[in-house]
Amino acid sequence: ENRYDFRALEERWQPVWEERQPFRSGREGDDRPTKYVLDMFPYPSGDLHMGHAEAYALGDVIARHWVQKGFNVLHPIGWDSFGLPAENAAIKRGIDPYGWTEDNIAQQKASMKRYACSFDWDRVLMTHRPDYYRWNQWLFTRLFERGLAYRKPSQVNWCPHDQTVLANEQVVGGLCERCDTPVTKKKLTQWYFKVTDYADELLDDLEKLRDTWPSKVIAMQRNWIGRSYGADVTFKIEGRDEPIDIYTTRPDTLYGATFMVVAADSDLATELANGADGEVREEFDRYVESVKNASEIDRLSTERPKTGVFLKRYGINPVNGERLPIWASDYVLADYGHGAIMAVPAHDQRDLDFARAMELPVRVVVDVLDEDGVSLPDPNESGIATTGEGTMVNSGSLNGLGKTEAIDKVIEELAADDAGAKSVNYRLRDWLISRQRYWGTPIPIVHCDACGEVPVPDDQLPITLPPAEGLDLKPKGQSPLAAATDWVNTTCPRCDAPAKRDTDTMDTFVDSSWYYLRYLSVGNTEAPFEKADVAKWAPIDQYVGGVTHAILHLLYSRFFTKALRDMGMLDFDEPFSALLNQGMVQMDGSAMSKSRGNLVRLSEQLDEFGVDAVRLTMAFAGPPEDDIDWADVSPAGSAKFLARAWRLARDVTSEPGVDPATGDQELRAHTHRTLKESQELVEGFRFNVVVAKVMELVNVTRKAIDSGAGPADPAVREAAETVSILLSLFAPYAAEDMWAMLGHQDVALATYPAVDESLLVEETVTCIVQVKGKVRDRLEVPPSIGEDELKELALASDGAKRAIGDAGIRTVIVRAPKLVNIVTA
Ligand code: ANZ
Ligand code: ZN
Repeated sequence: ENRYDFRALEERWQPVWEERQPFRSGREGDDRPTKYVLDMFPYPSGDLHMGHAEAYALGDVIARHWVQKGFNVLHPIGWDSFGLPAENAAIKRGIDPYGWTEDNIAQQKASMKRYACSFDWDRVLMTHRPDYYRWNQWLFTRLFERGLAYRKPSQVNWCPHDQTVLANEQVVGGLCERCDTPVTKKKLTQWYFKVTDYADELLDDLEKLRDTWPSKVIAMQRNWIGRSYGADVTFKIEGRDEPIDIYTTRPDTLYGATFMVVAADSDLATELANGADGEVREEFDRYVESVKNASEIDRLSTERPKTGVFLKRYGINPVNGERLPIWASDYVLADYGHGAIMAVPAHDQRDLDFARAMELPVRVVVDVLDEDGVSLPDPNESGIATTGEGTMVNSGSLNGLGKTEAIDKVIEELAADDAGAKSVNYRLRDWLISRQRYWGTPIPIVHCDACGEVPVPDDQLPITLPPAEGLDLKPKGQSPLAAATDWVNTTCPRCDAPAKRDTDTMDTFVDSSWYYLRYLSVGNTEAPFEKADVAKWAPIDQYVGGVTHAILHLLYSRFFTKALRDMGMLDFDEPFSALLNQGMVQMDGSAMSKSRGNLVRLSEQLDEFGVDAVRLTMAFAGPPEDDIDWADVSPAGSAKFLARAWRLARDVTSEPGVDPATGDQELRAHTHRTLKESQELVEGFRFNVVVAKVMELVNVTRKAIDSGAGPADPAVREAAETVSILLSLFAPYAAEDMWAMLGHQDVALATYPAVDESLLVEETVTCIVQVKGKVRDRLEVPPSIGEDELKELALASDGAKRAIGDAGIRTVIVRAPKLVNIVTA
């Protein structure tokens, strides 16, 4: 054939790959070193979209590269197939979520094959299948046994539209992440995983990932865990036996406390309000009702006008015996610290805003200076709290001290009076995993009147979902499973009495917290994963996925890994040794998969430009972390380039196996420089630069064919083969076809050619070495030599050594690359 035709190539090679399965990993007797490259698995919520196409194009570059570098690469794929999209679609169209999910998976799978993803198709997993979620249940039971899964009643974020509980991070600006309905609060008894047991380790181990994870993601994790160091301080309360503890990061400012605030929605606030007069009680109730719906983010915002109710109660400041009025407000959170604070308005902005709104006193206790050494203005006048460090004033025994000394001293004094101690707080909360929805993993617990919460024995797992048929899946605040009476009513595994199954299902983040381990032992019916498989493959060498999962998914996976390690099932601490976050594909600056819909359909792009051109465009668009605006890139240009590359192979006339050493040296040097640079660039994720290098090599080779060495030169063949090998990372169909025209098979398995360093030697320049102004030696050095290296070479040269003799060296003047002048003492 004489013409590049992407449709013909796709038709030709897809069945061949289907047959040959070049990316099967882990076969018996394969003793290549291993690499585990993992792409985040998709939701089967329709066909693949442009975002998938980008992610899988980039993950593929890495996986294919490691194969060519001689590694046994595990690059699996599966489906995160439980969750709301399937359930909502099922409700809307009155169909079974199972069938809907399976259909979408089949479609995505076909698209992935067309897209030439280098997945190992023998290891597919789907989280909605009982052979997967059985192990969710098994792992739940293990966590339950260790006290890491527990139930507690709590205020939860509630979406009135979806009628479901939301995790904090699913609440965006006070709205449900999925349907944009304002989120409210509701009290429910829910299952939790005790992530907070691992808070310190989750934070401290981020250090191990410093060089291999994006620093932005590390910062987000750090923030989410939110460890702060401070003190608990005890305040006596007038007319109440029990004192109140508060948490503060600034115990040094205790003398500046002018009032106290308790979280309006806390039991403590209710209790204090009950002890006050009836009028307060009414006002308090009205206030609580009015702020019920605010999100955590709003509540903590400094932008929001401060509101609250004076409870007509007083606390006693332990350092000076002052009476502090106690207020209830929503800017203090019930579930952080102790749900109560001492307010120091001079040095905390939210306290200051509140004090000014309620006309409460402001007392400066830290003298903070500006850059010129002048005291910052009084916060009461400026409206700006002085939060920085300074010298203590108006603070009794602390006067004159700096922040750290003052903190140490006041904690010492408080401790002596039993009124306070150092303490650490975390923003991280336990992970609420209960969902009142159908399409998820049933929680393997039976509730028995006599025995309480009884885990279902392992040999009775999985507890499969009852058929959706006949169940009303519409959200109603109670799991649809509750209506499946035959399913719910069971007997207690411990005492055999009639008992009921738990009707909640698990958050789908549970499914994705350990899926990376299941790939290693897919199909195993004895255990979620096997030790030998883990030893061979885990942890993951390279994880690739969207930054949207930078907090929760990664945090929960890290938690699971640590918990499994403590159960003796793993012997490493972190699941993802390296992380690459790709940007998003946008159209005119809006995210593809969000509200504006899929304005550009992947299937249409593939039909019009071909798989190779779309993949190449994704890689060429820019650094992988950057967003791609599809309006700014040119798949048509990519297709044109691919045709040019393909024609190189078509035009080569030499036979395979001829020694290229006899060929055109300049072309060879270019080829080998490209090989050397490309591998470093791929490993540094600079895929767009690799593509540029290949384009350059294609141009140089074309020139050699048309007006230089000619098509029979073995250096031309070497260059064309190199183009094919490098191009296979981005454009597998064109590359495979080139490889075949060049007389070979399976470009994916081609060995990355060894770089001939001797071809890379640069030209040299002559450097003159002088000692005290006289020429004593001459050196041949590369023009790019650095000053330090040149100085070393000059000092070590025979002529210089002889001239220097025993004399000491005063200075060495280096003018790289041409001159070194050594001045002796
Ligand atoms: C007095 C004080 C003076 C404070 C000062 C700050 C500055 P992080 O760093 O986030 O841990 N706080 C404590 N519990 C709270 C709650 N449940 N809801 C809202 N705010 C709460 O913040 C700790 C600080 O946040 C604490 O230190 C407390 O205010 C406030 F010049 O105490 B501070
Ligand atoms: Zn029982």
